[in-house]
Amino acid sequence: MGKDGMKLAVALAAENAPPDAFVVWRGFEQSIPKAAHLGYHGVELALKAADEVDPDKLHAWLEAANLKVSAITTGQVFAGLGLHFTHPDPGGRERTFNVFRNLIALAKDFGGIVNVGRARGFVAEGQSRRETERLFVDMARRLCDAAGPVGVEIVIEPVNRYEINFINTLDEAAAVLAKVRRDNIGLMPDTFHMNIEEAEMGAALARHGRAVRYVHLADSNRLAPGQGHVDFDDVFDGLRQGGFDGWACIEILPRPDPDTAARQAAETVLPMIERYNRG
Ligand code: LER
Ligand code: MN
Repeated sequence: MGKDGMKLAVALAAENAPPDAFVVWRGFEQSIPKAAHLGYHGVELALKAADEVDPDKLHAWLEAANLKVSAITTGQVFAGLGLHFTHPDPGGRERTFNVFRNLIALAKDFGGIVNVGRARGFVAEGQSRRETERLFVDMARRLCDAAGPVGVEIVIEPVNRYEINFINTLDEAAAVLAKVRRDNIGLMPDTFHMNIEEAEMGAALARHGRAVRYVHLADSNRLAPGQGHVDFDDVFDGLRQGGFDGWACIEILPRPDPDTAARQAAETVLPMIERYNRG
């Protein structure tokens, strides 16, 4: 266990983020103090471009609340901009690289981790799985090589089959990461997706523990942990066996309303994290 142990963040997006940005709260200035008040240690920023935040203002809001940024996530780069690693068109891949390069530059000062969810791309009509994988490995290497010198890590999030047809499980993610062959790339399990895709969640986390750098926590129905049927004791046991001591982040639907969802999640998960960190 690292000296700080596991910490808990909550996912935020900009005020004008579309409904398909999967976050608890919108609006950074208003949400950061609310997260601190509920006992979260940090906030995750769901962005589609680095210029959605003003770094000086963000620093000031975080400092006032004594919070950190846990990571930058990029679902909206895919959902909002239609950009992804395996774009059949080289221009689309170049635009993807540029957006990610700017997010990496932002992550240097905020969190040090950039996630790749659906922006990893997919097997498109007329494209072979082999070609998709080749394009993915190529882009992942380029981004790792841009991120390494500024101390940023890239994390790949397996996403369930109903959202994407490429990298659905931790085993699949680990297999492609072995082909990327870079030190600053790791795995980002999301318990919502794992509940759909993994045979045994705890066992999968234990099996891939050394590569797990960041975790998304949501229940089976994508509500706050405790509101569905995921066995979080099994999840935390698996993380413990893997020696995980990074950030976990609450990424859930804002239901019945954002404040209630954030409170339910904090009340359930913060005591689990305290127990986890006591060993
Ligand atoms: C993003 O972190 C995520 O979990 C995905 O479901 C978004 O498509
Ligand atoms: Mn997620």
